[in-house]
Amino acid sequence: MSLIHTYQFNPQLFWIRDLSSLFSDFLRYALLSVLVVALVQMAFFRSVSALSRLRSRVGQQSNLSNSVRWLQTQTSTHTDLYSELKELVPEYQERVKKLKKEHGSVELGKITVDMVLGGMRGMTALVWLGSAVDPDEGIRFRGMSIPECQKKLPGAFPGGEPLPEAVLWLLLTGKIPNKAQVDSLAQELRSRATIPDYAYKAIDALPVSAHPMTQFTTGVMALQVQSEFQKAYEGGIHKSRYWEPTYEDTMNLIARLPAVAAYIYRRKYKDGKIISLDHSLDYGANYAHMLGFDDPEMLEFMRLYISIHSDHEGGNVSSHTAHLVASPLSDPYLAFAAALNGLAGPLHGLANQEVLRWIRSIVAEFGTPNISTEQLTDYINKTLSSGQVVPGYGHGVLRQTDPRYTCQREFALKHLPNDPYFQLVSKIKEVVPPILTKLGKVKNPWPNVDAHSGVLLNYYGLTEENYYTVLFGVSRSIGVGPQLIWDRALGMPLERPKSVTLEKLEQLCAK
Ligand code: CMX
Repeated sequence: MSLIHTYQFNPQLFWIRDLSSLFSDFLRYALLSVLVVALVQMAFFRSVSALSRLRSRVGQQSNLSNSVRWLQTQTSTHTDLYSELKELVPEYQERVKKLKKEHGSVELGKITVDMVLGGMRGMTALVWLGSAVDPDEGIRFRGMSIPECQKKLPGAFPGGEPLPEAVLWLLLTGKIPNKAQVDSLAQELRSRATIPDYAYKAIDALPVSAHPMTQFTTGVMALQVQSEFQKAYEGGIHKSRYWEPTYEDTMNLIARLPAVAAYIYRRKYKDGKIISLDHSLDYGANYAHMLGFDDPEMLEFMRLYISIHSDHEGGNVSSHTAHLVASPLSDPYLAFAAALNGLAGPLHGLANQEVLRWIRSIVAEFGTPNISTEQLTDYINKTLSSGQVVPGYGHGVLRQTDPRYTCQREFALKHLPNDPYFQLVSKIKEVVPPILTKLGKVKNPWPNVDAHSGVLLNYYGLTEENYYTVLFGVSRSIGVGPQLIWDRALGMPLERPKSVTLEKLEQLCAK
């Protein structure tokens, strides 16, 4: 009734004879409005994109942080990722050229003996486009915090966790994709996900007892046989086009990893039968499905898990390794296999395995996860006095609780608040930091990403902790891959820092 009433106020626009003509008028009016809105939007995004190009050309970006802010507010315009990237490449190349030409001698800090002997902590030495880690605030993906990503990136359903495909689009382009773009990327990844039989055979050549990360690296090395970059290089491709076959390799690698990773899980822990890709599922859900998990809550956790483990700026061991190994033009498969070997170290990605093992050892010691603060304190002190680290705590850059821990905790509070292992993890978070602080040497006593993931996976039935780092590895491809493409697009050179002998260092210090 109220609709008719509204129309009656506009007799010159709508001639109302009966309800059916009113309906068809309304339909026409709605269609016209949608068309007008779409045209206005298109014009807006085109002008935003053109303005962005203009800004970089005329050098109006007053400082770098402004340019980062500017990029994150853009929305994506192209329907496919490749076209979006192709448009951006010349713009970024121009920015790098300008930096080198006009600011090549700007000093970014000084190098101290502590840095040289201390694993290069705090030494600015790399460009990484996808993300940056602030010591207090944690990760920002192209300037967006995890809660912002959860709010702004498309999910599998309204209000759902960010889809890994959306994170990939964001990390590669700095632009926020819409749902249609993310769906088309999901489809593209599915279409690239065919695994050559020899990759399975290469894994089968290893004993089943081999650690899942050893099997995973072997699988990735077998996929390398199909490298487009290697073929193009052998064919004499011009260096200005290196990024194109790198894009192909990276997308193929990202697309194929879940199936290879799932095969390893099925082979090692289940009946060895392959579960095929489901063409109706997104990347994260498909990985869970191929592992053998179809609970919608687990699928949603996998989307969150992959998104938050994707990238953590460039200096961490796995990301830096990929960048270093790719720098002499090793293709993305070679670079990523190397990255996985770094990830497999217990102070880096393998910590997620170690956390659950440690939690299980606590439960085994007391016969229950429901233990007192005093019992837990004793156990932590026992771990430390036996010369081991408390896994899941501390970080090379972070100085506060890792927001990747916090968002997993929020997921657990929503879905499994009464799980005894979750409650134990919550208790550990209260007890560990003051103990580590008291040691006087630990720079960050707070939990990192690995402190939480295991109990969630365990709750959903993925109980085999030795597999956990493979999940981390699949996720990391989404952060490392885009940077490998940009490394080639921006002509990043062979990495070759200078080392000193111990004697030389002593001489330099004596001066
Ligand atoms: N338990 C016990 N001791 C710890 C500790 C922890 N969780 N974190 C740091 N320390 C110790 C270090 O071993 C070091 O001791 P020494 O001087 O005797 O060698 C001292 O505190 C200073 O270390 P730091 O400067 O605070 O930390 P680093 O940057 O050197 O190392 C990290 C960072 C992550 C390797 C370290 O905190 C650690 O070993 N944590 C446990 C393992 C872990 O959770 N790793 C996962 C990190 C996240 C990831 O990459 O996935």
